[in-house]
Amino acid sequence: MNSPHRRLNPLTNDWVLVSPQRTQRPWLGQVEKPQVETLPAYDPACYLCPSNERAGGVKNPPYETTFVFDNDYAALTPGGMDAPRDRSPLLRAEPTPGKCRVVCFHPRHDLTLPSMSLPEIETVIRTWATESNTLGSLDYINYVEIFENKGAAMGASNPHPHSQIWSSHHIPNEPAREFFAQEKYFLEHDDCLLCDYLRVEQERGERVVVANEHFTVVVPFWAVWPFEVLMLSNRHLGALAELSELEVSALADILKKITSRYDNLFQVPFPYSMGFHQTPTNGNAYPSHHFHAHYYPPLLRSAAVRKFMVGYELLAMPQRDLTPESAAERLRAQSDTREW
Ligand code: H2U
Ligand code: ZN
Repeated sequence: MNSPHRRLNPLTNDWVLVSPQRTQRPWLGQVEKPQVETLPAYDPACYLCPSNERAGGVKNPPYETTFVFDNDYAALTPGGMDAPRDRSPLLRAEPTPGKCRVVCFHPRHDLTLPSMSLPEIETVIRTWATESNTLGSLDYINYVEIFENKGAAMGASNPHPHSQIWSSHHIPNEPAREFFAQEKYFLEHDDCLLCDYLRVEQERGERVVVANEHFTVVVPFWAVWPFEVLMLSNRHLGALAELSELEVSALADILKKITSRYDNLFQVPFPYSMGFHQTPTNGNAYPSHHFHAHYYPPLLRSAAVRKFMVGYELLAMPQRDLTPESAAERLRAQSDTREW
């Protein structure tokens, strides 16, 4: 398929323009291996390392496993009960309380998910599940977003392996659109959108990157970012806390595999923003929601060449040259363990 066309994202109802004819030039690959910074196991200047002082003067404990704390610069606060008021319906605002946490994956400053052991990654997953439950059970929290910003290219402030949790009274825009689309599909087809999509991708095979018994990673048909992937649970479930022990181990395995493939692609710690979409915690049932994670990495052709969402993409709609099928092929060709 070499002709420009647009593809629909059924989770958001957004279209993406695909222009494969623009990638006619041959792929030359990475010529030079990029310089990768070597980090110390402990950095006395890092605010996430064990026993170090954070901004505001709080000291981290000498933690030896995954460690969670309240974000010192939280974007949402439990006391956030006020908002600007105005008579005009065009100047609408609402208070939205919330709570933000930071999860240090590991005491070691120099590790990342692909270099952590499977039991260590399982501990991170269990922490995410417990935090989701604890935050979700607060009466003012209706949604818990867990995400990881990795690499300076994605605005991560620190290489120490960590993720963030922002829990809020509101259901944020992106998951809200997905819940709406999944609910609509469920009502129309009497089946789950992502269960159906998973079956189609398993049949076609060309966009599947890696899979194990419980999880499947695809470059979605409608991917916007060159190496964007969607990670789906094979079983229909809504949240991390519903995972069985076997599924927790399988999730650790799949997270390690996808991030190792990413690192191997351009031989660098691959930057990305990733996050889970879990069922809201507002007490309503969401039978149509299917647990998944999105990975949005900015890199395009090498460790140094990134995609920018500018021009037509900012003003009109997203566009890509590299097809999702060739991106999947490239990621499939990588090894499941980090090669450097
Ligand atoms: P990012 O690397 O994704 O920015 O996450 C780091 C978070 O850590 C960020 O949200 C918080 C920032 O507010 N932080 C603290 O809570 N305490 C500190 O001493 C520095 C950074
Ligand atoms: Zn550190």
